[in-house]
Amino acid sequence: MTEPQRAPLTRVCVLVPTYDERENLPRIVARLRAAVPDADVLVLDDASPDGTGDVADRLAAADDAVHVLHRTGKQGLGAAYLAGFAWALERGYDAAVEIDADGSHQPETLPGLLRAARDADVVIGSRWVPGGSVVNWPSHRKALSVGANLYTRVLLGMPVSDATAGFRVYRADALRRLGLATIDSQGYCFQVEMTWRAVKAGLHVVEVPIEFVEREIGRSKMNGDIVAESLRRITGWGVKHRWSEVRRGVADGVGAGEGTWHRL
Ligand SMILES: Nc1nc2c(ncn2[C@@H]2O[C@H](COP(=O)(O)OP(=O)(O)OP(=O)(O)O)[C@@H](O)[C@H]2O)c(=O)[nH]1
Ligand SMILES: [Mg+2]
Repeated sequence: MTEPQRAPLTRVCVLVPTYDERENLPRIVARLRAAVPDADVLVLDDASPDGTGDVADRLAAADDAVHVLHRTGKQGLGAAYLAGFAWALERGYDAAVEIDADGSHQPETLPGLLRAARDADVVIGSRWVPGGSVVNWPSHRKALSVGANLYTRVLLGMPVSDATAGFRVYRADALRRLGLATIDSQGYCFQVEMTWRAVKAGLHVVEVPIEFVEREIGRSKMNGDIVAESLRRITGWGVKHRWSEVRRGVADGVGAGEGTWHRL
């Protein structure tokens, strides 16, 4: 199938969510400005107790391409990104990028993701496709990520290897088709919900292999609640999806689910 011609990405906004990333933020912003000098950066800070918001203000004062959205308190990664998407869409950016502040996602590989976005609606920097990797992750984190992705694939049947990944490019017109107003997932689950919606909307989702590096500074915000939320929601979506497949199969009198997804 020939893909429709996509508009060039000239205005790109890189969204950097932060919670207690005082030391990491200047490093990631400097690396982003060097790797993608034409892109703007928007820091999404949830009133970090360690003063990350002040660091962000100083970076913004020194560089017109850096902006800050101060939020009132810790409301989760998903809520921060939704605010960032709204900010970028209101200002007419062609694409929004998601990247962690902790150095796990390497800005130097962003040009490659943006190149892939010339022919895609959504690009995922993926650890679990050939060529992708993780560096310095303890085995329990690897197992959690592989397990979560396997569970997601089996239940939702979508052809994405790293649905929990947080290094992504979304074209603005793709974001407008995802019904962002009704997304309320918080942690990793937010990434799965965005992927699920993109696939259901028939968007062209492409995975590009990346090397993911465990953070060296600061503390992970991953916790049991985030895992529990994912398990609960993904199971709910999966049951609903599988049930609708069964009903459609019965109605059509054929094998359920064929040709449902837009292949990567
Ligand atoms: N604004 C905002 N940012 C957050 C919140 N929770 C996490 N972040 C940021 O989101 C990014 C990813 O969070 P991490 O704590 O690194 O979690 P993770 O990458 O899922 O887990 P690790 O792999 O263990 O590091 C980092 O830049 C965090 O500072 C939040 O509630 N609000
Ligand atoms: Mg991290």
